[in-house]
Amino acid sequence: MPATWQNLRRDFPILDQQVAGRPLLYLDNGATSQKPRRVIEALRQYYEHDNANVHRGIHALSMRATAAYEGARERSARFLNAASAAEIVFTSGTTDGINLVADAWGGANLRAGDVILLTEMEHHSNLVPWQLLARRTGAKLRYLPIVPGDTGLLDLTQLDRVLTPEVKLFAFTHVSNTLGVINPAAALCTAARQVGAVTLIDAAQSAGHMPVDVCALGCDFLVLSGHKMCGPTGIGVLYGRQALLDAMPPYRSGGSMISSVDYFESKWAPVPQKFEAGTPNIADAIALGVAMDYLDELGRPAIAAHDEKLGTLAYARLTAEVPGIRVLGPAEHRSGVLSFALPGAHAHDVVTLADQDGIALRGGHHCNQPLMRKLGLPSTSRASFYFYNTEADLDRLVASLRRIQRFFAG
Ligand code: 7TS
Repeated sequence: MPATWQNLRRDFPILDQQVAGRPLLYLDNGATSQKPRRVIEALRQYYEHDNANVHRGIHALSMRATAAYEGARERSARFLNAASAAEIVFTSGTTDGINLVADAWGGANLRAGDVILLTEMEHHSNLVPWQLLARRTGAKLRYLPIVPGDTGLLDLTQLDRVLTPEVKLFAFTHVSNTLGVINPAAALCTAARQVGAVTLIDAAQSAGHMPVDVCALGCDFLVLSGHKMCGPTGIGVLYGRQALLDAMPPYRSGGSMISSVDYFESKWAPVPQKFEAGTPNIADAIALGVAMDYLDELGRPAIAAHDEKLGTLAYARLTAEVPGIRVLGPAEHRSGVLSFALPGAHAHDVVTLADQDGIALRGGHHCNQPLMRKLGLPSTSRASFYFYNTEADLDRLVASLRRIQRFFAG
């Protein structure tokens, strides 16, 4: 664990700047995290020294690029504790990974009358692909509800009611990007297995923030985005149990995903190549591997403890020090994602005014429209913390929100 989290800011060149005449306070990590110098340097190094296409050349650069790209796959397998690198498919991100599973696994395995179980807190990217799949196959969507009120916790007393043998797939988020709730993912996977349902965990908000071990979780699929965990945009990982990946048809087709092609017939390459048609995102995959090294040097348990401490303190301070504020999510045992509504102030105005204090927040529905409707809110403002944020940042956030409140009080 680093001596002080504050010192880690030096690893992030972008954080060393002023916005509106104040030092930037970046609290929009739920949308995307910033990148340490080491990750930026890995991209530069790749393009300046090693750039070549992978899996096809036998010249020096192509062999180096291939070794580094496949090394990133091995790194991702270790990061997630997957049984082998064959279980790691590089995607463009969480959204892409979910679409792959919905199309390839769902298209091959779901029939009319089957049920896809989701939760009421899913991001649109873990909702819309299943809606399209349901429309195509005649399967039905069903939802595990959250408990009434603002804690946003899943109502686990309803699990037996919704998790019936018709459920063929249970897809749920590990950590909510709006509520900051950490779901009991391992227990949900165990329950799903008991009815024979396949599980998909959306780890977009958890993978860079806490230990994520696919064996301990007991999931069948898990998806993540590199850009939310110190890596570049445009790269993500789909973990899939090898037996499932082996049995799935391809998703996209073309070069690199075949073992042989004839004018009328083709045979597929083994996994994971079967799911990586075309030239992959080589540089960003390599840089994601470097981001994983960086996170593991800090220690994911330490990052999780830091996030939880800041999230819990932020919940307590905003509730106590900003009169009338409505803070979503649980008061403790939570992530560093914190959404709130200030009475009489639209979230976009809150975010605009916070920006004048040099603070980056997010406002809107956070790709969670059904959840917002359920909570009776058109939008919220959101502060989302990462390990380079500190308790001192909370002082600035609270002071800014109090100023914004006075502004709206006239
Ligand atoms: N799932 C969850 C839980 C997310 O938070 C996000 C992105 C996604 C899926 C989609 O990830 P992508 O990398 O494929 O876009 N969430 C957010 C957010 O909260 N603000 O901006 C993006």
